[in-house]
Amino acid sequence: MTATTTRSTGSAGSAGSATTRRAACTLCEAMCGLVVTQDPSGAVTGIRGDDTDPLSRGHLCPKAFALPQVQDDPDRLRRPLVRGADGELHEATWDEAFRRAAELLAGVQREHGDDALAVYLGNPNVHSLGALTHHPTLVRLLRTRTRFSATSVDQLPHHVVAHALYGHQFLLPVPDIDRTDLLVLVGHNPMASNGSLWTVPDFPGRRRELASRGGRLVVLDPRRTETAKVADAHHFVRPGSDAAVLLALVREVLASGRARPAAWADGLDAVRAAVEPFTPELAERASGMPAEAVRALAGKLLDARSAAVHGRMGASTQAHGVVCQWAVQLLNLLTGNLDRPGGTMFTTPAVDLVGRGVLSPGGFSRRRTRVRGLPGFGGELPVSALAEEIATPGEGQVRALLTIAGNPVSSTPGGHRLDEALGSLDALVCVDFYLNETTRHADVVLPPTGPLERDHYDLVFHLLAVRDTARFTPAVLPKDPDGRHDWEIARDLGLAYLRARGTSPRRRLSRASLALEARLRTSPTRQLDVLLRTGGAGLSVRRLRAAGPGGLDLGPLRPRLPGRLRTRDRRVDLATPLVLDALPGVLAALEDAGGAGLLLVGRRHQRDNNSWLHNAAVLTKGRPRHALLVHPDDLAAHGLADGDRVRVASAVGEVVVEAAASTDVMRGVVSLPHGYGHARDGVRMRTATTLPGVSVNDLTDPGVVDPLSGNAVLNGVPVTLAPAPATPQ
Ligand SMILES: Nc1nc2c(c(=O)[nH]1)N[C@H]1C(S)=C(S)[C@@H](COP(=O)(O)OP(=O)(O)OC[C@H]3O[C@@H](n4cnc5c(=O)[nH]c(N)nc54)[C@H](O)[C@@H]3O)O[C@H]1N2
Ligand SMILES: Nc1nc2c(c(=O)[nH]1)N[C@H]1C(S)=C(S)[C@@H](COP(=O)(O)OP(=O)(O)OC[C@H]3O[C@@H](n4cnc5c(=O)[nH]c(N)nc54)[C@H](O)[C@@H]3O)O[C@H]1N2
Ligand code: SF4
Ligand SMILES: [Mo]
Repeated sequence: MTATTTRSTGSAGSAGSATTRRAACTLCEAMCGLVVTQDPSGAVTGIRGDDTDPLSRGHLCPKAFALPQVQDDPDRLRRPLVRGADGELHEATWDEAFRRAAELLAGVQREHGDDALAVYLGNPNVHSLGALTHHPTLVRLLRTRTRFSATSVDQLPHHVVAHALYGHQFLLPVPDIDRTDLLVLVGHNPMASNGSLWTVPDFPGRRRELASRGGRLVVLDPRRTETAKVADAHHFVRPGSDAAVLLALVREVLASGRARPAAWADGLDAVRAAVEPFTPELAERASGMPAEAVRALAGKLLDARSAAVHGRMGASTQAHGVVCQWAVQLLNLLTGNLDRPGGTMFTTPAVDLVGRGVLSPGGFSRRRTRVRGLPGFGGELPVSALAEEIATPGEGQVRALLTIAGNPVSSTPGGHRLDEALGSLDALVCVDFYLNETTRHADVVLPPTGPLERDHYDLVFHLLAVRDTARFTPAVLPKDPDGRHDWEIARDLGLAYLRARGTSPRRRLSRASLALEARLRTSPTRQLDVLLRTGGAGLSVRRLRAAGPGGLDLGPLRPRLPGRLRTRDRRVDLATPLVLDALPGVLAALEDAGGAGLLLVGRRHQRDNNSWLHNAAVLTKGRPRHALLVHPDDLAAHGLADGDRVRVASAVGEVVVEAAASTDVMRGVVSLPHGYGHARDGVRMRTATTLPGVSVNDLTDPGVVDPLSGNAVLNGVPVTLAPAPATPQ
């Protein structure tokens, strides 16, 4: 795939030969290798997939072409903004902006205590080397325990389960798609999303290879998705009911007498007793998937030479997220597919953040949210509680917020409530290069350099990839002389904060504080180099640079258990008390499921990227794609027709949006994409070529979370439909 793109630096190209450089796409978890062509002036003239990359093998999706557009985007902020006495945001010098931001944050903490400052880290943090090396350090320096991130609107159940079973929140096995015979995807649409908690670039190609090996793909989803359409079998499941299906599968596997758990697994009898009530018949009543199909799928999982089950967004951002993810792990374990080629496997990353203890193993903390008492996990609190923590007066109220690479107004449940709450803060500081639905409220905006301007190594996604590789790519474009990388912003904000805090010299000179400062001053590439050099594989940044175009190929995934386990006894206790204790309640809830109302689910489109890039023409051209999908029978039952504007209401809010008839959604299910709803004052979308749409999170309910993890419930939200007045409002 190739495309020519716009200018990226300086003047248009002059005569001379074009140069090519390797880069990595940082827009999703697939981390595709790129070949970027530049004219002699340095302007980017083309992007294509890197055939020499041993992992992505030349693959590319349309989103990569947005990278140069971000670089040139007139909407992108290049200078800091500070809110003036007139209430407006004005460009300021970096010094002014750091000083103001630091005074605001330190001032609130001085008056109201350290925890009155909340921090929210958004998704792009995990896609940036400098964000990963520097943002945790900055957050520690800020001394607040009121920490949130996108994890709790996404994947917290995976971490809770990985911690409980394998002893570390990041021991997340991935389907070995290149060798499997049966791949079962639950609530996951990699044909659009390119895989998640599973770095699987070129899913379409790998899926074709699976088929040509005679392997099968089975999808469970309330919508006939792009992935369901290329599957061998697709089963509709009512939103929020997967636990019934997955637990019935576990039950059937155990009942078959053919379960083959590894020698290091304990607790089988307790699990057998606990799942006994979850029959295929219950699964059918709750989910709509026929009992016979559930039994047949259990048989296929047992019969297949190798099989891999993966559950993602649809199975984690829902009422029983932890139970679903636990059942997924158990299916792989009990069928003998965990840790064997073709099953689900752990990686052996060149920079092993798990094995070396760089990443915390996770676990529930004693700290809970102040207002609702939601559990903390891995040093963070569930972001569904953020708005109420700001809006509810009293001891410990959140009075200041720092967001980095995030847009919680668009991406967290009840976003409209957070939108309101942000206005009442004493201080909001945002590190972001766009004015979005959240950052428009900021007192100070600190804009970092763009993705093509920085060195890159994927610290996180090599940990989750279907093949072990290691790739370092230096920045493609020189950084704007007055620009700051994310890590430089973290450094300078951190240092300004220490000054504003008036931290006593003794405290500043304490070993802990000095170590944090030293880390802030050390560049990401230098920190990476240390990690590589001390990793035992004889690697370094220099060696990676010299490794050849696509980076190092360290080969297919290898069995790693039980050595890789981080549990105290290096064994896996299948009978997770958190889950087993909850099962009677889950049973009661599932018995009650299957009511008559409509349930809302989300969706992703290949050309969307969470809540940003809707101003990149290359991604937004073509037909608008933000409509509410409704089954024609449901439309008719509500006296509605295809194309009508409809009022969609939930327990917490309502939106008006166009409806599109679609037999791809189950009856009783409606679907809105997430990340839309840009028609708010102050949001900069000068180059937008698409309709703004509405925010699905004005409907999702922050009051309803997965009780075991506190993760947001974004799918399976009860809604009602009614005709909307003809004029847009
Ligand atoms: N209803 C519903 N809600 C959802 C989801 C859903 O499926 N349904 N999905 C959830 C998921 S999985 C996620 S991950 C979250 C995402 O939610 P968030 O992480 O809160 O938001 P994003 O939309 O990813 O916005 C990221 C912001 O980071 C900025 N940015 C991009 N790159 C950089 C960078 O390098 N540095 C800095 N400083 N800023 C940068 C962008 O300009 C953008 O404003 O949304 C969640 N919300
Ligand atoms: N193009 C594109 N790619 C992306 C992103 C993007 O915004 N755009 N975002 C990236 C991010 S941050 C993430 S986390 C990943 C997410 O990647 P995916 O997990 O693929 O995300 P979704 O498509 O939101 O959700 C998967 C499916 O869950 C289904 N679903 C909803 N409710 C239920 C349910 O109760 N049960 C079942 N079985 N299914 C249900 C939905 O219909 C949907 O098809 O994608 C990443 N890749
Ligand atoms: S699949 Fe697309 S967005 Fe994801 S890394 Fe590859 S090119 Fe980038
Ligand atoms: Mo995500």
